[in-house]
This record gives sequence, structure tokens and C-alpha cells, in this order.
Amino acid sequence: MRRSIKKVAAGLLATMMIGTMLTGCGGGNKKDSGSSKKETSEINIGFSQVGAESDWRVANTKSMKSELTAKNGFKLSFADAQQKQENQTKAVREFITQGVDVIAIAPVTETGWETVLKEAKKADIPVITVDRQIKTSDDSLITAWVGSDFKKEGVKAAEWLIKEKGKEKGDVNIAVLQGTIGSSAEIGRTKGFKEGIKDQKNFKIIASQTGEFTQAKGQEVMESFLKQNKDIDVVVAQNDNMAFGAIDALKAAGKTPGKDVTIISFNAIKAALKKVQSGEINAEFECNPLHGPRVAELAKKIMKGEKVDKIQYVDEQVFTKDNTTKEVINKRAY
Ligand code: GYE
Repeated sequence: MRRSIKKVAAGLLATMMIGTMLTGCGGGNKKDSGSSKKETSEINIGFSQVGAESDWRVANTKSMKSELTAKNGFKLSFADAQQKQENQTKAVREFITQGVDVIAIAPVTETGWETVLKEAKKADIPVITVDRQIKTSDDSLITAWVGSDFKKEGVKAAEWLIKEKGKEKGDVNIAVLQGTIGSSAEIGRTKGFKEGIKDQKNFKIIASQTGEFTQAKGQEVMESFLKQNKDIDVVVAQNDNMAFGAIDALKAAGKTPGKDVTIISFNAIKAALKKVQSGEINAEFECNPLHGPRVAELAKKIMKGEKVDKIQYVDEQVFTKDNTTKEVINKRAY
């Protein structure tokens, strides 16, 4: 599709310039400029995914793969970075060499992207970020982003805990299982939660360490927390798989998760909602992984030269025992 765009681009330059002058919306991307595109040809899209570290991630990959299909007008090149940003940089460079039309990135970390994104811009390839965000000094390096407001999720978790335990007389000891350090999901959830509890003098974060968003590491870190601190009142797991690992560690230490220790988690995948219903997890802060349809729509619009919203947040809920009914669980797609 790119070659055909380049051919028509020169002829349309004058029209585009007039259009831009009239509407005043040039945008950082050349494909925002309103040139007509061949709607029938396939869109080559390269997607650099974080890895397969959690059930959330697996659901996210499934959603992307099931939308970016030949039937929907896409040719997908998929690259699994195995949680390593250097693999993502390599993948993006390969996509540039291949001459894809659009690059989608679910970034491991927020920073470290400047050079390779400049290379994509130079090659005139729009970049959509998915799920986590990227920090750049130049806004035009990213055409659009779709994902969750991680800081808001952290704030909501703090508000819930204040309602639950804010009036307790003694200290409330909190242990945090952080996600991948430097990922926007970890940064936002950590920041939001800390800010949310800052005026709550009896809330004490007594331990905080990364469990890399995986169940095995979540369990391992929880075991070491329990060795160091006997009186943990609350566990904040920044994703469900780490919460599952923490639950196993607590049980092995003779504690009843959800009763002896309050468990807060993020994502709200089906298996976690079942644990909310059974009482092992007390509160779930939803994070929707089903970004495939939005990314497909964005890519199509960008290729048609339509203007797109730069930032798209998805709506999210809080689940506790009261609203986690059988129907809610059965309806859950991930
Ligand atoms: O919570 C976790 C995954 O970036 C929102 O990454 C995502 C997080 C999600 O591994 O399960």
C-alpha cells in the first residue's frame, strides 16, 4: 500500500496544502494530511508485543491477532519481545526495513524510544502505541495511543482501601508487588496508589518490589516479603498473575487470603473475578486488554489520511464481591 500512496502523494500535494490551510489541521504525520488512498489494498502492519508474561498479555495478543487479519484487510508481522526492550527496537527496525505501512508497539518501558521512533518517522511510517505508553520529547513521533489510565486505576485502588480500612486505629501494613519497573502500567499504578493514600497516616507501605508481572516471580517475592514481615495486612498486586502467586505464598504460610490479608489486584481477568467471588481477592481494578478492534480502526483511518484522536482511554470498572455475579464472570471474554 505504501508505494501507491507515494505515487499519488506528489500529485496531491497542492490540494493537501490548500486543505491544510483551510482546516488548519496538518498534524505531525503525513498521513493525517487528507490525501486519498487506495482503500482496497492490504495494510501491512508490524506489531511489537511485550511478551507473554501474563494472562492479560495473552488476551491482548489474541485480540490484536484476531482483528489484524487478511479478512479485515491487514497483513500482520508479529514480534514477541520476551519482555526485553532491545528486542522491540530490533523488531521496529525490521518493520522499517520491510517497509510496513503502520507500526504498532506495546512498549515494555516508557523511555528509550527516541532514536528508533525517529527512524520510523524518517521512513514516513506512522506509529500507534498500544496498552502502555511511550515518553518522547517530540509528540509527532507517535500518531495515536490506545490503552488504560493506569494512574487512575492506582488512585481508585487507594480510595477503595481508605473506605475499607481508613478508620482502623492501628497501622495498616501494605506490601506492593510492582509490575515491570519503568513500564507505564507500573509507573501509573504505583504513583496513583501512593498519591491516593498520602494523607492516610496509618497506611504504611512496608515492602515494595517488582514481581515482573508474572505469577512465578509474584509468588517468590511474596514469600520473601513474608519471611521479612509477619504482619502484612494488605497486598497490592499490580496484576492478576502476581496476585495468584501471592495467594499461593500466603496459603503456604498458613494465612487465608482475602481474610487475614486483604488482596487488591489489577486487570480483572475471568480467573481473578472467580477469586473475587470466592473471597480470595477483595477488590479488582479492571484493565481491558481487548485493543485489537480500536487499533484496526485507527490504522485504517490513518492510512486513509483521516485525522485520529491522539489518545484513547478505555472505560474501566471496579469489582468487589457485591457486583461480581456469576453472569458478570460468564460474560467475561478474557
Ligand atoms: O496489567 C499485566 C501485563 O501493561 C496493562 O501488563 C499491562 C500490564 C497488565 O503483563 O498483566
